[in-house]
Amino acid sequence: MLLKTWRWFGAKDSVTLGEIRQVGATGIVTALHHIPNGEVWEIAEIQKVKNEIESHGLTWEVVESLPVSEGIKQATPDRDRLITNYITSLKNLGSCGIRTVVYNFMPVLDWARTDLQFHLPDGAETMYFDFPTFIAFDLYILKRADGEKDYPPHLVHIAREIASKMTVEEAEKLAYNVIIKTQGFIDGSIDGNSADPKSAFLDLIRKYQQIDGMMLREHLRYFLSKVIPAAEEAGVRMCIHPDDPPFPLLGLPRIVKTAADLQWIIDAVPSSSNGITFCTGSLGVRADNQLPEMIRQFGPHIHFLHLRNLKRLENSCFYEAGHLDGDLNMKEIMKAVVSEQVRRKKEGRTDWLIPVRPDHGLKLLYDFSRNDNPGYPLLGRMKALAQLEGLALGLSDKEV
Ligand code: DNO
Repeated sequence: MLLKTWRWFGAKDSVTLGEIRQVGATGIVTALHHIPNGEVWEIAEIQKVKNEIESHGLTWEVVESLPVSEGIKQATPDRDRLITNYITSLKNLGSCGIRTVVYNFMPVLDWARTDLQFHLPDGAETMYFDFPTFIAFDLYILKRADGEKDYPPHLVHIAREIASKMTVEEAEKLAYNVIIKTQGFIDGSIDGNSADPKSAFLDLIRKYQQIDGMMLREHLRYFLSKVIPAAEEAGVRMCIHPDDPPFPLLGLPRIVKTAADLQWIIDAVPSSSNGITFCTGSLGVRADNQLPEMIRQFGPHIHFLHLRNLKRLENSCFYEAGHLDGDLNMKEIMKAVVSEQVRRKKEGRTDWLIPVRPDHGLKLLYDFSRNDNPGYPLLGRMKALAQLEGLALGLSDKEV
């Protein structure tokens, strides 16, 4: 049995709550996307969205995300005020009965893809991350100073070739996709109306010049040491989302990539409120991340699941594959999930059902006549949800 959830981007989402109900999800994953990053989520605003969700017979299961401001990640003088606001929002969410909250600690850029319209042989469309193309964006379109040292020389070489063949339009489209299109609808750091998004983006990156991975970890520890006790008190489970992809980009540190990173986070502030969003598509980019094993290792701390598959290619490139295709063994992953649920149930945990959402989906069929957010088409995700549900049912004993 799965607690089937679905990401909904609020009133602006082309996928409606009515459609989501028909698809078979029961839980909604959403955020107050209209509240600027760093401001308090007031109870009245939370309640409004909650009521709307409930009026469709659905429940608001997970907040994705309560964004962590850049000031907290950079430890600017403003960070304590931002953390106080964060804690107030958590308390407000808890008092409205919303108990699971996702966040990430990726500097500047959230997820990254270089091609949002990669065609699979059957005509479906998916998203692709081509590392050399991303490097070409960084070094030759963004023109980040001294960036070459941040990538392996052979990839810089390929990137230079790619850049030399790119038309101006292609370069602009790539920059737009990375900086605005994939970020805008999930609380991106650059305003889509910015007159010069590339310079604004570079300015943000420059703020991390003195911040390496060790220091970013300490900023995360500081954040957790303040926020987790408050979350505990509010009855809220925090769950950090891994870095996507799970390696450094743009010379920026990324610190949620591996089992060792996750263990560090769990140990930093031990608490049942200090948990993980287990995102198979993010962690699975690295072949050294053994996902079923990691689910067993971190089981008690996994408060939310993003299930997705991918096909790894050379040079750390990958594309998102159908949920039962690709390099990740979804059956083994689901077995580990089901066992964790059984274990929790036996232990008497009330949160034994872990909310799961099909994270991204292929664009297929009637999706092509819709205008859904990149990665979040209606039919592709509906198919994925059905596949995951079938898999879970087939693997479960009758108690779960
Ligand atoms: C992309 C998403 C991420 C995720 C955040 C969580 O599709 O998986 O943007 O929501 O990183 O904070």
